[in-house]
Order: sequence, then structure tokens, then C-alpha cells
Amino acid sequence: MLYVARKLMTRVTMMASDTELLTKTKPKVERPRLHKVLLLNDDYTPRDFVVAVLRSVFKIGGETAYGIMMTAHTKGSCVVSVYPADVAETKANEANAMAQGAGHPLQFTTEPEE
Ligand code: TYC
Repeated sequence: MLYVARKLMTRVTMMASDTELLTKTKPKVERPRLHKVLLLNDDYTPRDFVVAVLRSVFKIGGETAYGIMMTAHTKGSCVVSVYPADVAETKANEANAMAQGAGHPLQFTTEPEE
């Protein structure tokens, strides 16, 4: 997958002589905008299941996954990670599908980072 967006910027530079104009085209490499994946709390999904999803979909280690789960549990939501938009969407969908398949109301959402 290619995440690098390229933009061509045209710049006109006046040379020392008043008659000579030089036009340079400078390729500008832009970073892809990142999107957050958020974990939402609910009253029913078992804590162990939340941790298991964080570990398997987001490849997060056990202690960090437990901390993210507890933050969502106590505060209502927690940022899991940030990714390029398409990756964030795919991971949230995969995690939501796991939850639905297991019959839990657990939800992940995505939103653009500032
Ligand atoms: N609140 C759930 C419970 O008490 C556990 C839970 C934690 C669910 C985090 C979702 O994002 C969540 N069983």
C-alpha cells in the first residue's frame, strides 16, 4: 500500500537579470493524515475479551492492552492507536466483527487526528 501523497508545487523565481525568469517545479511529499481508533466502554463485554481483541487485532502487548481496556472502562473511551485512515478503518471493522461474532456489544470507532 502506498500512503505517500505527492503534490507538485510551482514556484517562479526572478533571476538577477530582469528579463530572465526561471520556473522550478518542486515535488512536495506530504504525510498521510492519521486517524485514531477509539475503544468505547459498555456494561456487558467481558474485560478479558476486550484485552484479547486488543492483542489480536492491534498487536498490543498484554499489560498495555489491560491498561487501555481499564482506561476505557473507567473513562468511557480510550485511544487504542493511530494509523493512516484506511488501516484504522480496517482494524476497527475487524475488531467490531470479532465482537459481533462473539455476541458482545463492544465497539471501536475511528476519527481523524487533529
Ligand atoms: N465495562 C466492561 C465490564 O465491566 C468491560 C469493558 C472495558 C468493556 C472496556 C468495554 O471498552 C471496554 N465488563
